[in-house]
Amino acid sequence: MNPKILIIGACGQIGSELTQKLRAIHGADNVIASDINYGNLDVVNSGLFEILDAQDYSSMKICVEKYNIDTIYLMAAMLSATGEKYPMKAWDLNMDSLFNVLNLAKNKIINKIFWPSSIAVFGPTTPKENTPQYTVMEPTTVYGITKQVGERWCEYYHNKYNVDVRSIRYPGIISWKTLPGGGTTDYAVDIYHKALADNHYDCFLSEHTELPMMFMDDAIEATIKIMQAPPDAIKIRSSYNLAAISFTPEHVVKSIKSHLKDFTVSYEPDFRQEIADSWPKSIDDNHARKDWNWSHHYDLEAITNEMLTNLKSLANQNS
Ligand code: VAH
Repeated sequence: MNPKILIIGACGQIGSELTQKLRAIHGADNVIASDINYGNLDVVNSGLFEILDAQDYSSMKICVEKYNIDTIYLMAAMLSATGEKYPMKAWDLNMDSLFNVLNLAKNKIINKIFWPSSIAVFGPTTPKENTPQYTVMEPTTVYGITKQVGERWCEYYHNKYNVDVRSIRYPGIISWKTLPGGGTTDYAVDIYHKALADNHYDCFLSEHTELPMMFMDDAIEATIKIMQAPPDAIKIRSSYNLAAISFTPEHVVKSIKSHLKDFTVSYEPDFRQEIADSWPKSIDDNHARKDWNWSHHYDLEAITNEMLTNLKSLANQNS
């Protein structure tokens, strides 16, 4: 039988594509999208949609009971760069929303939760190459702190109240359908848009900044996979490392220039350089590959091809 799913933060970069995928799998009537505003009209107009404040437990409970929801994907959060501008808003949003969803499950009002963590849980003292699942974690951003604490609470609610909460540490996510918002890895999306629009990009990270990255289709596949896995396959209830590829802005520029030979770039690191420098360069995700059969499909060349082809096609449709 199809689950009844509520997606919180459905208008965001991952939430919007996850909504379309879950509607395709489970049927539009079984997937209720929600967000704090009508931020993505494709999502709002392609199925059931509710305005919902993720920090308001009562409103969330009313929405869950209205649609008889049994599964929640909590995709609302304030990301790394914006979180440094508004630290207490980031803490309140990221933690209040998680506790609301965990408590709905603890109170047996819903059965299952997906909650995204991030490589931002790691900090400057974490081993940077092939970062292991279990290691030193001293995040230096508010966003990373909320993800580290959130992982502890997810594991606690599972062990103490048997809550079926599942989580993955997303790397930087690259997509063409929706723009990211407030992240440090956003350069890897912006660069493709600017390459086509201006044939030039002013990059806010230095050329040698290597970061773990993933194409959106891989991220969505991993999210579906972990949620469809049988409960006893999920051996880690804090959050799983997840990886695909790692690259630098210089690698992306080279890849784009193989399609747009006159493309130019300037490197003008800003406050986000310090955030990026605190994160790993590459991630060991062998636990996810072993426990629930994860594997990625897109390398940098495939990502560049998907991004440029689809952004060009979008531009032609809108012209
Ligand atoms: C950010 N895109 O840049 C997010 C992500 C690994 C980074 O969590 O904040």
